Amino acid sequence: MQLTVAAGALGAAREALAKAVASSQPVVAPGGQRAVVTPNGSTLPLKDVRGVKVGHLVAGEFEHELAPGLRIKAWGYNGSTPGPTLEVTQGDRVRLYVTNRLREVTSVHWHGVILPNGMDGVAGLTQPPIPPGETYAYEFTFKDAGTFMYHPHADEMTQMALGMNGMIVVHPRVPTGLRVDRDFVLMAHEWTVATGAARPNPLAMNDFNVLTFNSKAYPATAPLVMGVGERVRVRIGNLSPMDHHPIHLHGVRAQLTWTDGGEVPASARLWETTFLVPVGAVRVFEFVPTEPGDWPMHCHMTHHVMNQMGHGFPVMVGADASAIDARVRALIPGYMTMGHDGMAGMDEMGMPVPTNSIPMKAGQGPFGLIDMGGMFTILKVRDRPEAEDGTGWYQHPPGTVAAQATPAQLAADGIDPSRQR
Ligand SMILES: [Cu+2]
Repeated sequence: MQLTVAAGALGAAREALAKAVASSQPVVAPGGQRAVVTPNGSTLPLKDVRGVKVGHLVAGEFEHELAPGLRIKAWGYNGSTPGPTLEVTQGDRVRLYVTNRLREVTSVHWHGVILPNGMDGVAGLTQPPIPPGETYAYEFTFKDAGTFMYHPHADEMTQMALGMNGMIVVHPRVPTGLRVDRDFVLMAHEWTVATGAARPNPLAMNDFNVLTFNSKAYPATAPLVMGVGERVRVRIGNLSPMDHHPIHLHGVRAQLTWTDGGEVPASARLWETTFLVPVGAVRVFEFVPTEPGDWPMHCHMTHHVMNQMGHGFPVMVGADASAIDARVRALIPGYMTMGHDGMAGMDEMGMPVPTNSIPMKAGQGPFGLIDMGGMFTILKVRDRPEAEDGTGWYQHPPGTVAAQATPAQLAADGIDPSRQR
């Protein structure tokens, strides 16, 4: 009894805090559940036709910018990759029309959704493939709440590699967990785009060179703006062809609350700062940021935070290239072999890159070059998030940024760098 009262008071306090920092996202489902935000993306418009929510996905090819300077011919839905996020409430009946504007057959599979077998979207097995130019209708009821995905189940390797994917959010009819103030969806993906090419290679099996959240590589990923003390939910799906992504959070610790299989019981939740999102799976985690700042959220595989780089090079770190540099300079004035001291700042030199390609690492930060690109974005945690448009850098209070140690500091603490091995 006492426990219930205490929990109630805690709930009320949280409610008050949530009101104080209420996000601008509209409430769309029972219990004050707010609309999800798809950074760099959109939500599928649905119209109510006699109690059924009707939507339309058009599969097709279009031009897509992965990052400034790199445009590709992508395949997706409604002119975007990922396709628009499908957002509904548990119990909703939907009728989803799928028009095929590709030059080959397709279908749409509602990944993780429990529905009648004939609506599962597996071409050849549960339905005829949708021929080019035709429109099929899918109709079913979302019995379960959760976060799911959609993608083709026809020529899977090609169609998914070229960008055909999307997220599905089903808000619970009766919310179970704590109410969140911000709710974001991200789709992790990986591409192989040869330097200068516009057509990603669907045959690639391991050397992926553009890694993305919602089909944008940093610095093109839109930051996630949030307030100190807000409860934040991030739902990450992974329809990369081949790689799992360990997504690491700076500045917060979080708990896994849902997968695409359902809710994680409270007793089974661990505090983590890295969530492995396997291929073909969704991971949903929640956290309450306490420290304002610009905090990275990124795949921790180091090659997944690089933009377009090749890997077939000899080891240069530690190499003495002075002899060969002198000889090459006779032919190319100013020539200098790179990478012998390490690869930091490789883009600082402003080397020209071929047309339609991006430097391997490339974000300009408030303190210089950020040596990361790819599957990287920024959590912008602010005291007044409503005043933030996502473009400004965090202004650090004086004395809170790592800086060069002064001789006085070193002397006072007995640190002598020259004598330390
Ligand atoms: Cu990764």
